[in-house]
Amino acid sequence: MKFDEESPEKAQRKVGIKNFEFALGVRFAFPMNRSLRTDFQPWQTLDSPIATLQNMCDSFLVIYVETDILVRKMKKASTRREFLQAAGAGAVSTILSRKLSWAVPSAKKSSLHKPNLVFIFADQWRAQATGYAGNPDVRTPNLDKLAEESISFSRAVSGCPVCCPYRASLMTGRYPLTHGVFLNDVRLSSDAVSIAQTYNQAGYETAYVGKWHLDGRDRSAFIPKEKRQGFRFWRAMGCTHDYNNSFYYADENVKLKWEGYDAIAQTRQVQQYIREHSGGKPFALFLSWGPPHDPYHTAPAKYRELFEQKKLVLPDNVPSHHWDSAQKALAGYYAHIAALDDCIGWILVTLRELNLENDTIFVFTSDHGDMLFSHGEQNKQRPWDESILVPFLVRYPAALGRQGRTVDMPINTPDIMPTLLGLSGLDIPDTVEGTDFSAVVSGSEKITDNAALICCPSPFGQWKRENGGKEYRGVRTKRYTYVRDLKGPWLLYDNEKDPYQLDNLCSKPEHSELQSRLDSILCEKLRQTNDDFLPGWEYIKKWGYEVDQSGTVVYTS
Ligand SMILES: [Ca+2]
Repeated sequence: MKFDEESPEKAQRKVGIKNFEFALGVRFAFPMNRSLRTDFQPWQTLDSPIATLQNMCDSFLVIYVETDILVRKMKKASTRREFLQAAGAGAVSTILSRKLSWAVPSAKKSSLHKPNLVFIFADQWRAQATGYAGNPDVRTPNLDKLAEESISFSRAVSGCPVCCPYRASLMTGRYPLTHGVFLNDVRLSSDAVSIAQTYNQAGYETAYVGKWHLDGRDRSAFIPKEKRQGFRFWRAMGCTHDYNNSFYYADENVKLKWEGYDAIAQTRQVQQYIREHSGGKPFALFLSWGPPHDPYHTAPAKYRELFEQKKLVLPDNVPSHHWDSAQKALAGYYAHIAALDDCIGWILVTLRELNLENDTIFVFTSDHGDMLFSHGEQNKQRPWDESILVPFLVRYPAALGRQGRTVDMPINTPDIMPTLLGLSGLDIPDTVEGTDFSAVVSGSEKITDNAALICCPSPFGQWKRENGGKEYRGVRTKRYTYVRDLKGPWLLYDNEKDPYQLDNLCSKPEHSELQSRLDSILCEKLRQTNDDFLPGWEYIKKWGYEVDQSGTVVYTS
């Protein structure tokens, strides 16, 4: 968080509302910040004793959030070096807290000590398809407004960019070769502590609405309680993309129908859940939409009409012989997106009306992107940015304020669970492999770069070997993409100079030093994640999966 000492008004928006008793409790719970008192001069900018008291509480809560993140990092540090690094972040905390000494509270007050979580993710929504990312055609006014108030990760990476592997990593904070879901339509085991179980243990209500896709090959089967990874409230089904004829189950083995376009009906369900749970325990709520995944032309007519006659801008990496197909597909894709943007708006209004928005961590993202004819490719699984980069917005006014900020450090799928738990002030289970970037979200820690591991352990389905599918491992850093297949180095892009990834620098002598450096980073990532980069069939054999000749699990819908 950057705080401008010249502008208390700005800071007021950033700091948001805080809780009085909580802050005082925190003040005594964290005596390590006692020295701050000497620098704390709220009366300089405030004119009433009550305002002064509230001001103190505001600053203390920020100290709490920062300190709590620090304490958990120090607990987790396994080496002296990591411990010292974590301790170093404390200095940043202290400076930040001092800068906040004049901060004033907003008018509203909160009664929640633990933030709610509303995590909304779409299916196949690529990063470039939002207005706030600069797309001139797409219609996302609600997301654009949300982005102004959010931390926006401009390089959020789907590390194994296809449905089930992403979802399994989201649920467990683990990499695909650890949780074992490196193909679609295999079941996620319950041997790791899931994100829902963690929130349950912390006294939360947990809820899941929409597409689940973690229970094996029967995509429309009833999923009993013991196979829901801990989610208590349940309105979900495995997988369908028949959005206007879409079903779900609650607690009984009775198939229920989402009326109309399923994403809208699911959104209404989520609004109802929020209304019914607004006065009780904090909740962690996941909403998983099927769109804008193909079929592209099934959004409600009023959204399709917005784009059908429009000439849409195509990325420079769509080959000319695909222009007509890409235009047609994009019109339908953007129609789904326009519908989902309205859904986002409705949920945000519900949170605001219930006075919950300050104390709610609100996340919007997607499981992976969509090639949409870039490089002549379709769908996902591929290592190019259209496939691996997704939107990722985090808004949490009570702790982060309301001044949006863009973070260009890559964050990977296994990092989501620990980062959300970190922001929620909860302990991170030992089974998690991802990194807690909550201090990056809060702004107390500056990490300029991070290498997100990207992979296809075994090609299948829409990216069979006959369509060019192959095993790969790579890294996406802030600037570069570097990928190896089983034969050796395959792709190297300077995404800053070449945002459409048209110039493969791999194995060019003038870039050998860069390639070697990125290769070392990749090797280290593989070592850290116990990944021997074997041929795909080795992993299929190891996990005992039954696949067809193309390496695909045969599913029923
Ligand atoms: Ca998907």
